[in-house]
Amino acid sequence: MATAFWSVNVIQHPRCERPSIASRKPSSAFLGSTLKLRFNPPSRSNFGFSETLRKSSPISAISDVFEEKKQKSASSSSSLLITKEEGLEVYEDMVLGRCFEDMCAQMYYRGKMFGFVHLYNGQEAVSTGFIKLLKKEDCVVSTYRDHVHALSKGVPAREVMSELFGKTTGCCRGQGGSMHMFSKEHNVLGGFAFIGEGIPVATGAAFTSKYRKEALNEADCDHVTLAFFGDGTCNNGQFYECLNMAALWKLPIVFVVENNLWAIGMSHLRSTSDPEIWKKGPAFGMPGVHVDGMDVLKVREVAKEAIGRARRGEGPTLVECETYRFRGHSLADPDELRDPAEKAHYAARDPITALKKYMIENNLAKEGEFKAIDKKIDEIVEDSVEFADESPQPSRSQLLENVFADPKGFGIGPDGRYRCEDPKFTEGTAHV
Ligand SMILES: Cc1ncc(C[n+]2csc(CCOP(=O)(O)OP(=O)(O)O)c2C)c(N)n1
Ligand SMILES: [Mg+2]
Repeated sequence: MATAFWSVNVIQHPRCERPSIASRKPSSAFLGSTLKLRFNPPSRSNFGFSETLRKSSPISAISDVFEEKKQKSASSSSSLLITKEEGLEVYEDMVLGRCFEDMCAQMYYRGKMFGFVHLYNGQEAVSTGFIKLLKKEDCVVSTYRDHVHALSKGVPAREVMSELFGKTTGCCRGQGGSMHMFSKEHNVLGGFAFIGEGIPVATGAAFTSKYRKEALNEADCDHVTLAFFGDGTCNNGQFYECLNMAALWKLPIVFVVENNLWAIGMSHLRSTSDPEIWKKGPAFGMPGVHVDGMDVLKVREVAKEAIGRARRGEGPTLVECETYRFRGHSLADPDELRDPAEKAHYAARDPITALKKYMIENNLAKEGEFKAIDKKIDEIVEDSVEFADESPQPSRSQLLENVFADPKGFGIGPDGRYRCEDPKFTEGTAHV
């Protein structure tokens, strides 16, 4: 039965020589096949726009801007995609993400962290490529794979590590843990354990910016929100509802899909009727862009355009970044399902190594400058561990805070008193 199903549902996507879904093999051709940055505005024939509508549509706008830029860059003497200063900043941010996560793995296995911990290794080009272009007032909404998004947005490594250790000095006073990074100061709006939960929050944040600007007449409110989420999450209803609202209201948001091809142990190609996620943008009337998420320079180019559109009030963009995680789904995952050949293919496309190579080949920086950054980051990460380790544990009573607006919401116990007033209230529930 299964064989029959697969044999009649063979889909060969025209985009690249991706193996058919029927083969069920993780495709190395799909991944890494997009060395060229692609913008995919729908053609008139397949999207059904009239010429006038097409010209005024946001879908043509993003590609036109990029095309123009590409032509200018080709005709100018310097076709470098980044300056030395920008390149080193981007490199530093990616190395921070990588070293921080490697340290998390060590600390987790030493029993310093509790619950699930999902690392971001391999996907750094996406976080850095987008978030380093933001202003402080702009918002970032993440998933449970959130440490590196928080770091890129400027939450200090000390606060992120302390949060992971469950300490009071963490960005959520140790109450959120790995999957719930939040910082009002840095406009990091979470950290969500449930997949897709962050998307409506991000849509709401983008609505707030638009409302402040247009209804409250705060003319300088041009804040942008980035919503990060995975490929698996794109099969969740909240994604579609939010694409609809964002397009309808022309919200200043960028939906950034980190397509690492896997949702825990489920291959994207097996679980998704049309694996080309970017196509869902045009279906809702916004541009859909597909980019090589292992190349920070390409991600950055796309991010500039998408963030710029949002800031100018031109509406949302859906960006699918094709990327890969270098570790298991979480630190509890033995990672036995993914093909070693696929892992090796992506390991060879490490975004940090690639940026370094580009900068050296283009005489933008020398080996010694990268080494100095590596050393600086090692020290920051070491320091974050020492700080977290020495920080105090929260008091038991903190467990009751921020759960209900009124702690009396825990109800009345059998003795007729509020449960929270019982000194034994937290006994046996958790040990902090
Ligand atoms: C609403 C909900 N359903 C199911 C889960 C269990 N779950 C945890 S991670 C995950 C896969 C998500 O994959 P993807 O969106 O590709 O993100 P990635 O882990 O690859 O970054 C699932 C289904 C969940 N956390 N929330
Ligand atoms: Mg995924």
